[in-house]
Amino acid sequence: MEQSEKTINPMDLIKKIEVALNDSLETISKCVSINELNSLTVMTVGKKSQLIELRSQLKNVEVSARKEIGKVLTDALEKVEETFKLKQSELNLIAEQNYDRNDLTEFWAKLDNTYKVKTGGLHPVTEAQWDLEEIFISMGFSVTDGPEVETDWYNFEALNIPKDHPARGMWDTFYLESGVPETVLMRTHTSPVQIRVMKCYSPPIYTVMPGRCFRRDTPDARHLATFHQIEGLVVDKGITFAHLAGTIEKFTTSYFGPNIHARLRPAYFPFTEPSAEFEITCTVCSGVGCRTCSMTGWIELGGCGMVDPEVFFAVGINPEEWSGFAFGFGIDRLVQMKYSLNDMRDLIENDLRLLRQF
Ligand code: FA5
Repeated sequence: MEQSEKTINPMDLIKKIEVALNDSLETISKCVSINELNSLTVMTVGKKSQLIELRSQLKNVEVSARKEIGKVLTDALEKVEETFKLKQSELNLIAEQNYDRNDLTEFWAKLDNTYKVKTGGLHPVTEAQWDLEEIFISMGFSVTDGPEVETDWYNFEALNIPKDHPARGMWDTFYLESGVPETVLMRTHTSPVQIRVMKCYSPPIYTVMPGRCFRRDTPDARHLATFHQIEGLVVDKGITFAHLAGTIEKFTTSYFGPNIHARLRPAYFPFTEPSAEFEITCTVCSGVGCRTCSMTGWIELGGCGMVDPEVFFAVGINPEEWSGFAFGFGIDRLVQMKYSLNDMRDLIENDLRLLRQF
């Protein structure tokens, strides 16, 4: 048969198919990530692939050769598709194995064996703070907020810790370069919010004040430089240490469940008298002694005591008429003990393998 302008030599088309096939297989084999492979879908197995484009030339081949070339083309397309799928599962597997690299741009997660859109979740410390707020609200307390940047007066002076008082050493402070040196600081505890509440509201007062605190503490198994506390304050007539002990017992058992083993130990805080520290048996070692509890078997969760009359004087409340108690518990420490984490620093590592467990 004489070849018209439009007619293509079958052998030429077969060669073109072979070249296109090898090109596509090479492109697929060179992909190193699933994202790269997916971005080449249209060019390799989709509408714009070389093989699909060659299919349109079949009509220019003499009729008697079309069937044979059609088969070559179909085989080539199947081969590319098969290779693409194989590569896809290989790269998906690699992506899954490398999952702990925590690709934060990743939007899909494999949950219950299918890929779903990730909606994120609350950090365990936020969750604990909200749970604690609920517990106290159910006990009739309100929730109050206070500033993270404080003045020396609220953070120390009004709490009966004058300048040069040795107790200042208990709170190694970040000062801000603002105003007179060492007058503006990142609050070292939530206790200054007590002062703000007592200056704003008249007793009776039943409130909790959660929030972030900052100390120049070297991070270790149970300390961070930025951490969270929940402060409690009750001021009413006839309040005694028994009310304080009962309140702490109620909220800690609501948070941990009834099986904690706890004790109140005498302690010193300039703003409460008498003062105590609340400790529980270390949940990492069940009290045997470990690195987390410095081999003591006990973990301190917070400080507490009866509001010192000096504090009432500073805010203009008459200690002859009113009495009260206060406490300050570490929320990160509560979370650490609830989930038996041997190192508090794990909470700020942003390791999704840990965070997804909550
Ligand atoms: C105080 O901060 C007092 N303001 C508590 C208080 C309030 C006593 C009201 C009396 C009345 P202390 O420094 O011990 O106390 O801290 C209380 C709790 O905060 C600790 O038991 C611990 O759970 C937590 N905490 C303290 N420092 C850190 C830190 N660097 N990292 C993590 N948690 C901490």
